Amino acid sequence: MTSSVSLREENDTIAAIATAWGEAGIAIVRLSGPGARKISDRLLSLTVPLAQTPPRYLRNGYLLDENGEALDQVLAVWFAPPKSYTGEEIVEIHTHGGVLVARKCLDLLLCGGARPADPGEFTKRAFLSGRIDLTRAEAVLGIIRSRSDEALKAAARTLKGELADFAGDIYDELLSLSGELEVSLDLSEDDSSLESDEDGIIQSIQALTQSLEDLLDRCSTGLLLREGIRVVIVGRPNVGKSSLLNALLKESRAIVTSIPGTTRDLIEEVLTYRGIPLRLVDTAGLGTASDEVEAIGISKAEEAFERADVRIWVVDGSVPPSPFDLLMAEKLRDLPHVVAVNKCDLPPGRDIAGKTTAEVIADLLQESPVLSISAMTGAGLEGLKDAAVSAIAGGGTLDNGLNATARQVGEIRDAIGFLKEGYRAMESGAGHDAAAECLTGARSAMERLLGIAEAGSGALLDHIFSQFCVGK
Ligand SMILES: Nc1nc2c(ncn2[C@@H]2O[C@H](COP(=O)(O)OP(=O)(O)OP(=O)(O)O)[C@@H](O)[C@H]2O)c(=O)[nH]1
Ligand SMILES: [Mg+2]
Repeated sequence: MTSSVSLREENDTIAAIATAWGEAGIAIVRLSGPGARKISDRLLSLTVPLAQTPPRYLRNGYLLDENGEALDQVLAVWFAPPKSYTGEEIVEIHTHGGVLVARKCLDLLLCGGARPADPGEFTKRAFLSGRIDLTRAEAVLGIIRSRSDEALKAAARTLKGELADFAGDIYDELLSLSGELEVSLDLSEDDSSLESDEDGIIQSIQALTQSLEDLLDRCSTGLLLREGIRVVIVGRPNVGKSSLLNALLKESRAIVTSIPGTTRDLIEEVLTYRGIPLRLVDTAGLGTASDEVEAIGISKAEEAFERADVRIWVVDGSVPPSPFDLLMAEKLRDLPHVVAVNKCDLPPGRDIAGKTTAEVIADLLQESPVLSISAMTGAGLEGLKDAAVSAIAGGGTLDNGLNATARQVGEIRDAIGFLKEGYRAMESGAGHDAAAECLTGARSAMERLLGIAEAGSGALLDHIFSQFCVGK
């Protein structure tokens, strides 16, 4: 694997405290590089020095200061290359978990010739030595940052290689399709097999696009599990949007009055549901503005509507349906959403045919979840949270997510964009050259995703690994 990554010296030995800062049972100080055992043995008095100990064998002994005085009783172990986390020689020293003793141990190692590790440098070395691919390296961070069972499982799946395998298969198919296109470029115009080739290529592009979309689905779920779901509460003025926000948060966060047009700005709060962060956004009521402030509020609400992962459309169920409902239903139809028919504690409003507002909305959006709730009594709120998560997770399952970052999701989207362009080029007869160029674009995006070849280099890796903690 070629790379121009700015390791200060490829062959130096790095050291860091690998455990969290603070008092604990033990602390682990880790070294990686060719001098790991040599540097450690100089400040450890073990039953047998690490230099003469088989790998993965714990030795008992003492950590000594500059004057040879014992500072702590420790355990030490080493891992031989290439079968270690980084692929290099690694030593781990287990001190007692005091802040001072771990710090002192690290200082002694640094005085002995090790260099302080950069954030994520152990994992970066694991990647550079070929021990793990970039998707697994990024999944390590996913494991560390997981805040819910689902997020942890998604990270574990990626760490086991599910994302790398899935994306790797797609990449291999892209390569062979590119090859086919190159061959067809060499064929002469009057070659009779050209037409059937063309159909085959179009079908392959479609199949690859579908695979990438499946991958995107699973990675988007993983991203939502990490970053949270942006849930935007929208609807007409006075329907109870702010009351709903307050009821979900169980606190009086937004002003509620019986005057339409109370909320002007966006109000954002995070609620954790089943371990998933829901980023709730209350908005100004949609409709015609009566003054300039309200007009600005409405345009912010419309913007938030567009940028939402899920929309909760709040309808006042105690008044008859309005023409606005028709427009809103059209806007929502193809976007992830849930309808909350509020004020179910009051008698329902009806249209002239006697249908309740909830029934009219359910007719308008037949595929959508339409729930009766009361922000005032709290009725139906658990079901609403469930429905909001299900709306984004496709059928309510977050089971199949793969740990992914926004960067990775972006690369997959780019690859899909290139393939769609390639498909259009083939369909419109723009020629195989144009399609081949699109495939090259898709391949580069997949290379950046997987961190292979030239794409996995320099600034990109520095950016990825700088998000890790020191010692990982
Ligand atoms: N009976 C009943 N009244 C409710 C319910 N939810 C809200 N209200 C009342 O409806 C009125 C409007 O509530 P808000 O939460 O301010 O409505 P909103 O949609 O945020 O209004 P704007 O900010 O003006 O767009 C207030 O008088 C609330 O007390 C409910 O579930 N039942
Ligand atoms: Mg409001």
